[in-house]
Amino acid sequence: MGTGLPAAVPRPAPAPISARSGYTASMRRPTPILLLALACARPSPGQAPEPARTPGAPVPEDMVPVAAGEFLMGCNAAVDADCAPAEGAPRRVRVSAFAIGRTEVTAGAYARCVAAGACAKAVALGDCNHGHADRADRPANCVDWSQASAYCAWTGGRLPTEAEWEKAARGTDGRRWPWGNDFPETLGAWRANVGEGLARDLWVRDGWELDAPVGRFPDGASPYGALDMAGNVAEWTADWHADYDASAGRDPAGPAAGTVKAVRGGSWISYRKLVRTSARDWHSPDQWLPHVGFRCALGL
Ligand SMILES: [Ca+2]
Repeated sequence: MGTGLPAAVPRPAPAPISARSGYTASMRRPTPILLLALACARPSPGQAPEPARTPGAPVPEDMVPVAAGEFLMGCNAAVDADCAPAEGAPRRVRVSAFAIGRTEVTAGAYARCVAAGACAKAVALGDCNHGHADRADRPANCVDWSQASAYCAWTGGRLPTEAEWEKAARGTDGRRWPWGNDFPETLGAWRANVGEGLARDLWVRDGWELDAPVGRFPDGASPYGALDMAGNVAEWTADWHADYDASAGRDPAGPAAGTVKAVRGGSWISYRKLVRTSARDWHSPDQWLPHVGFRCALGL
C-alpha cells in the first residue's frame, strides 16, 4: 500500500517517475485514481507459459507479423539526443519471429474475457475505461500485470518481451519514434497521443485530452504496421525491469526475477521524449494505472 505516487513503488533505479513517464502531482486529473490504484495490490504474478501453437498457422487478423532477425536495440545516439542510461547503448539483437497486436487491447475485448470467466474484472473508476459502454474501443487500462497476462493467455498468446516490443515499435534501423526521427510538429500532423505540458491546450493538441480509441493515429504506424506504439497507453511487457544484459544478443527476456515489470511506449501523459521507441518505464506488477494498458504477442 502506498502513500504517494512515485515513492510508494520500490524501484531499481533512482530516476523519479516524473522523469520517466511525465507524471507530476499537478498533471491532469488522475491523481486520486492513482492513489487508489496504489492502495489496491493484487497477488504476485506468475509467468504463464506460452500455449502450444500449430506451426504455420495463420497470424491472427488483429496481429502483425515481425520476421526473425536482428534489429538495433537501445538508444541510438546518432539520431537521438535524449538517451537515458536505462535505455542502454545501441546494439544488434536477434529476435525470433513473432506476431504482436496491431493495437493495444481494448476495454471491450477485455470485457469479453471477463464474461468468459478467464479474466478478473478490472477497476472501473474515473479514467479507467472498464464498465463504460462508450469506451469499448479505448484501451484496457487500469489492469495490473497479472490481468494483462491472463488476457493474453486467453487469446492464445502472451505479453511481449521488451526486445520484441522494441523491435515491433521501431523496425531494424534504430529510429527514435515508430514513424521516424522527427516529431509530429515538424511533420504537419500528430502521429501519437501524448502529453506535452501542464495546460489543457497542450494536452489536446493531438486531438485527445486523455487516451484515445485505439488505432486513431495511422500515420504513426511502426514499420510493421503496429499502431500506438508511441503514446496512448503505456504497455506492460513480460520482462522484469533491470539494466540490460548487453551480452544477451538473442531473444533477451530480462532477469529471472525482479520487483518491477518493464512498461514501454509512454502514454497520453508523457512528453515526446518518453514515447521514443527506446524509452523504458517500469511499475510494480500489482499496480493498475489509467495510463497503462497492454498488447499481446505470439511466437511464430
Ligand atoms: Ca501505446
